[in-house]
Amino acid sequence: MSRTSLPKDFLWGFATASYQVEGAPAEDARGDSIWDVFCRIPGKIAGNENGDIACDSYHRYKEDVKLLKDMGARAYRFSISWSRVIPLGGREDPVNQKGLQYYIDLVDELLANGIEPMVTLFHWDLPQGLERYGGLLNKEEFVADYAQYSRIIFQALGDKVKYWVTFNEPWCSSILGYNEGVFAPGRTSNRSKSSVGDSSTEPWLVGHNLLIAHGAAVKIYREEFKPTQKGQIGITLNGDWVEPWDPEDPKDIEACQRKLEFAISWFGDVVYFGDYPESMRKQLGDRLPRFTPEEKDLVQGSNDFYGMNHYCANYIKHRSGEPEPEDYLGNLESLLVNKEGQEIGPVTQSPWLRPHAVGFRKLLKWISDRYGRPAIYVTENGTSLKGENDLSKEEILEDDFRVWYFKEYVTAMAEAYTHDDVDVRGYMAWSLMDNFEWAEGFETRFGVTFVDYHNGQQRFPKKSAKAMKGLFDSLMRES
Ligand code: PNW
Repeated sequence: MSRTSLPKDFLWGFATASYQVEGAPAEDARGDSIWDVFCRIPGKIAGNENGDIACDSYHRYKEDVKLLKDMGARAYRFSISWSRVIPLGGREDPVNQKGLQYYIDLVDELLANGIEPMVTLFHWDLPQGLERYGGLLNKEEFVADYAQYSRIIFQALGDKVKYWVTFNEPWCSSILGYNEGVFAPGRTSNRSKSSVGDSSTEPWLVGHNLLIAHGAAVKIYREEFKPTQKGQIGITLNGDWVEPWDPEDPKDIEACQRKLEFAISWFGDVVYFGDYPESMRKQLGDRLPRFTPEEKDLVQGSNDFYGMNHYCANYIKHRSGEPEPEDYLGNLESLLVNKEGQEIGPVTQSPWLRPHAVGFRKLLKWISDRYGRPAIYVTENGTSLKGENDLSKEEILEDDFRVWYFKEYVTAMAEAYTHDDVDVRGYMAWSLMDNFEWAEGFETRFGVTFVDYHNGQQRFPKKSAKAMKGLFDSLMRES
């Protein structure tokens, strides 16, 4: 058996997203996104926080690049704030050259420091202006606006950017934004949370529209830009690993597969096979939209690589009886403890996140097998620490738990590469620095760099920041 390793040209680095780090919400004529508006509703965000300052990366991007360089990173995944580039968002609306210039400067700074940019076009922050027609719910308008936005970005940055992610985690936009209502725009059937929304239908429409918009952007890239720019484009899907609550119960084992299909294949099967998984059609019936032949052609085969976000695992217990119309899990329970009373992994600050590294190896293999051994770029992986925000700065910098997490997960990934024939080519740790953790505000930290929010957003590398290079150096070798 060969020694566990990674390819010597493996692309590793760190990730962030625009609304979580940039701040400067109105500077240089940026328009509001749905997150700016959502944060203004009292009670939606822990501590009623918002991204108005965040890490101040709009002004400090050179420091960010220096952090990356000092850590030895080879790549940086960041996202573009659509409403910085087109403040009102639409295809007829004016383009804001100053907003665009920020990203040109960031890319130039990265390249000048030998760091490969990976650009996410959409990390949840839809221009608020597009809510005039219903935003992600309006297929015709949204797809056309996203297509034109993506064209503008390819034109401006495509000579220098070789890795493109169309959408980050469409599952989160759909389910958390339109079913649970805990993310912008906060629509849900739960009338204690929102006066508008239908959890039984809207998430499936939104997912559908995101897939078609992804296909439209990929077509534009491949026809108009890829021949000369020679980059690669794909969508990033989130997915956690699953283990049966009762390994003896065939229904729990079946439910595990169904959970993966509802979470991952909802999008993955359409991109690779051209239609939704059978298990979803069976449960959702006509609430799950159908693709026209043209739409199917657009989306099928639209990934140059598979973008994978992965954090944790769950125990899965089947449910008997009819699923609720609001159910999005696949008629099952997702649990942290199994029948024997064992926990899936240690507690973190994020209620949903329990580290279980062997699940990373298993899920890499599952994705590779299901989709015909695609090239995989892990576009996010990382952890929060229980109570980290309550510690002193000196204590925060000693983040041994995060060091342990990355060692476990990166090793599990290298095992999938070495022993399971998974074609994994890159890995972006989440995150370069502590940042605005959506509905959890600034209480939850995911960074390898401590950001001191009370002292002008100064950055201090944690132990995990220093451990990363050694970890990858020990694994990357001639294969
Ligand atoms: C990802 N969940 O989001 C996002 O891409 C990042 O922006 C985010 O900061 C990071 O993970 C850490 O949370 C997720 O509830 C948010 O299962 C929530 C869930 C999963 C992913």
